Amino acid sequence: MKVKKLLSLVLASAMALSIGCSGGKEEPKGEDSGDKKLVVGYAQLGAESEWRTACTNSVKEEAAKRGVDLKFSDAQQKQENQIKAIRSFIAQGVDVIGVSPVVESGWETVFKEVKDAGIPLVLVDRKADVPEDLYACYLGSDFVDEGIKAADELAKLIDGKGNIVELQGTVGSSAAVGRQEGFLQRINEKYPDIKIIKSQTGDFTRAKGKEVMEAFLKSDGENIQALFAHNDDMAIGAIQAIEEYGKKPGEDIKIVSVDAVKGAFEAMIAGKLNVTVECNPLLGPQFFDVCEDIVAGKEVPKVIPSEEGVFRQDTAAQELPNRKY
Ligand code: GZL
Repeated sequence: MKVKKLLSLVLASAMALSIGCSGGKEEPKGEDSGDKKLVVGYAQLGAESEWRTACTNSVKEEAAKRGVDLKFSDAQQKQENQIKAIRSFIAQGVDVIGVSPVVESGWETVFKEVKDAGIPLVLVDRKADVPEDLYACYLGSDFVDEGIKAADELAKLIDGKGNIVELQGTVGSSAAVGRQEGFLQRINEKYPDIKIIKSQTGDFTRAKGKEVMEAFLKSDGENIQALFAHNDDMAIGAIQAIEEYGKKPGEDIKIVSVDAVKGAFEAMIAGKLNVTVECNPLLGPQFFDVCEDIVAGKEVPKVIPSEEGVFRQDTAAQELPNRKY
């Protein structure tokens, strides 16, 4: 009798042990691993424009909505600050790292550190000039297409002929590089009577856009028929410069910009801006969808494009109430 009892005791404890340490990997004590909070590090580039603010708000609001533990950093448009933030996310052992690269170059070393740490990386909004195996996917716009759309809209406004000045975005950023490439390619292939007489960076800010437009007006004021600004903030700065110079923006000098932020709709309603090409900053939902899919081991596409349109003066007033940024 005693032997039997002993055997059943040994059997019962062996059973209990095997359930407690299944597969050699202890389940987290007292919590269901399915409820583990997603921890995401996001290295935002700055707060230089209405667009950027809308992008940041979209990411933060979506994180709060989904209960994601978001580690957020604002690099004030300095690449070294973004690199520092990425290294801090590695040290914290986050589940996914998102980054909006302020410029395209200079990322290979730190992205390799992210890969070596086994942390998936998502490019949000801006691209980086690195081998594709260093990031899981790019989530954002087709900047070349935005430049092409802007060229067609500007050509329509000046009947295919005249002198144009261009306010470029941040030098070396994928948004500025792509928009300039698309714009130039379209003008060269379709509009032989349009000439780009001046092109300079306004770094995507209102202040710099105004300053550079003042210089354009000083040197070529009477010979400018149109302005292409790589974002609405620089266009709004340029509008101030054109008015102070004594000309009517949107009439004497036609203006096309990119982003479609609220300020652009207000300028179009005032007749001071002619067209804005949409570039969607509300990337929060798509970003966290991708993060959740990656963590769940699902395949994600290498590129997830944003849906975007073109907005003109004639529909600005009816569109403004629908705008979310
Ligand atoms: C575009 C984004 C650009 C916006 C600017 O996706 O990277 O940066 O067009 C912003 O307004 O500064």
